Amino acid sequence: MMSEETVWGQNMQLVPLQGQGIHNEVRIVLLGKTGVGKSATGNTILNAECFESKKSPASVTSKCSEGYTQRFGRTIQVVDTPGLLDTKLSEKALKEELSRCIGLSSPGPHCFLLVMESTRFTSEDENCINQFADMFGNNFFHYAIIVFTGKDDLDRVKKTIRNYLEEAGENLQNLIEKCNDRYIAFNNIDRNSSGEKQVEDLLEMIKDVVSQNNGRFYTNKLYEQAEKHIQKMEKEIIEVRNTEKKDETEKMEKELSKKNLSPEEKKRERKEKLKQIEDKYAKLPDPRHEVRNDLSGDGGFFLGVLIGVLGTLTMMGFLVLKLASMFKPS
Ligand SMILES: Nc1nc2c(ncn2[C@@H]2O[C@H](COP(=O)(O)OP(=O)(O)O)[C@@H](O)[C@H]2O)c(=O)[nH]1
Ligand SMILES: [Mg+2]
Repeated sequence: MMSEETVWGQNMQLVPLQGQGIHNEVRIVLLGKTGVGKSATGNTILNAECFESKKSPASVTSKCSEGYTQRFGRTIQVVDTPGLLDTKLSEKALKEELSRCIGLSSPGPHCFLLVMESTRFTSEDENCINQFADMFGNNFFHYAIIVFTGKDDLDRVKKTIRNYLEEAGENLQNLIEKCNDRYIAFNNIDRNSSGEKQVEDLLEMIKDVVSQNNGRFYTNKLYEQAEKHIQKMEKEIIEVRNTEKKDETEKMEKELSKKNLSPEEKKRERKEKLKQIEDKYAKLPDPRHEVRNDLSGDGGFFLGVLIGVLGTLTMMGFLVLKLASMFKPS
């Protein structure tokens, strides 16, 4: 039987979309240093200009945000992050962005894309990835795929990604081994020529990741706690909606009773009004999307809750949040 968390079908085929809930979406989290092409990669996956991708470091992503698409029969959610570990994020901002990232990708991503350039691999790059692994926890690499951006530049000098890897040295080769040989080169500049194929190949790889993890998405203590809170929030949203709907219906009945109408006319109008109310509430977004929208906003209420969860877990030692070492000047 297919468990609720299983996103890919039993026979590991892409199953058609069956609604809007989170059970049928593929969640992808982009990680990497500033300027390596995370936002551009997100846009390629979504086939849309969803995230701001710029040359100038002044206008880089400063906040985690999400984008959706429905492609290849799936709902794909992409969570873009600022360079969480390399920018001058204050400790407060890092906690905030980590909470936002976890909240947006809860109950857990199907893969982490470790985005890097295909020009050089430095010890700074290596440290950055190791810190992500520390931050998220043990199974991190079981869900990691390396995305090398700048395939167009390699093409221009008639090099393949394999050529680059051979020249790049042992450290990068070790990292690739840790990711179980999962890497892909992306050309985010000329999406039209290679866009569909590279995104399809990536989705195929993600399918393998999920299947190698027994059909499960990534999770850890923090995601578990976050998800518990989010489900509570969803319940509250549903309760509020139900109360509002009930109040609205009562108000409608009251107004109707005051009207001077024949029983037939009343019956017809009640039916009409009830349908309007029914339609209005049916059209409201999935509670999860309401939570995510709130998380994406400035000072969202839910974000505050998640930052609290993060703080508690850090104190309890569940999280290897080496905040101090992250802020050592390099
Ligand atoms: N040539 C080339 N440039 C890229 C590619 N991907 C991203 N870039 C450029 O790299 C710069 C930084 O990209 P951005 O997505 O903002 O990086 P982020 O900070 O990691 O989100 C932008 O000028 C992009 O156009 C690629 O595949 N090829
Ligand atoms: Mg960006």
